[in-house]
Amino acid sequence: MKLYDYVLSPSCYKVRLMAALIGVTLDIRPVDFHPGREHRGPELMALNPAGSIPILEDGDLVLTESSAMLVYLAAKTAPQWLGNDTVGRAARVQQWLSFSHRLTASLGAARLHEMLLRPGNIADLREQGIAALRELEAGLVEQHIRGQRFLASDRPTIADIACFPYVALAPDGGVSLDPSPAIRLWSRAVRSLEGFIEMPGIHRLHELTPAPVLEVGEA
Ligand SMILES: N[C@@H](CCC(=O)N[C@@H](CS)C(=O)NCC(=O)O)C(=O)O
Repeated sequence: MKLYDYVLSPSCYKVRLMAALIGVTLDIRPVDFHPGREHRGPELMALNPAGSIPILEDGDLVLTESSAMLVYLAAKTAPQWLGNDTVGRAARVQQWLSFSHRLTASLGAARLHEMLLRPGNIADLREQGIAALRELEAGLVEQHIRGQRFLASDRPTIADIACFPYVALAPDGGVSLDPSPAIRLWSRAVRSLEGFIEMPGIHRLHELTPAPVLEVGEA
């Protein structure tokens, strides 16, 4: 399976992370996204007229949406990650997959604005990102009340992988995660999964293992 990939792209990282968690080896084809804009050149535009990465090729199959790639990888190799064990859970996974694109459009665009000076109204993008984070926080609090650590289950599903990267990188776009304790707890849970891999800006949990203990009189 070949992944057209850019190391700093959270959307590409979703696919790399999913593959690593389920033990699939990808053939990585690096794309010169910046400064070369290779994703807008003739070779990649022929594969994906939308002009975005990631692109995943498996034989004749070409996928150009990261959510579809997560579904494909899980369905092929580790169906438990689809969260298909109940109809309600399967629907909740779909709900979060759709939601994840709002994170890309808000937090992702704010990050591109800050990192690559992309045009855009940064105040609006941040406001949309904060609104999306509030929804995510509320969803995770509900899950916590149900006794479940992840978005659709007590086990991770593709919904968590779809939402995690843009959330973890929100501070790159100037959006803080400080007001979102449930999100920070969930981020820890994702980062401590067996097989977790890093990308620049998203690290493992090593520095927090064992979990920090608040000493009496310290606060
Ligand atoms: N719907 C796509 C969006 C992916 C996306 O936004 N990719 C960014 C890189 S992180 C991109 O290629 N943007 C094109 C550009 O900014 O020129 C997916 O989730 O796969």
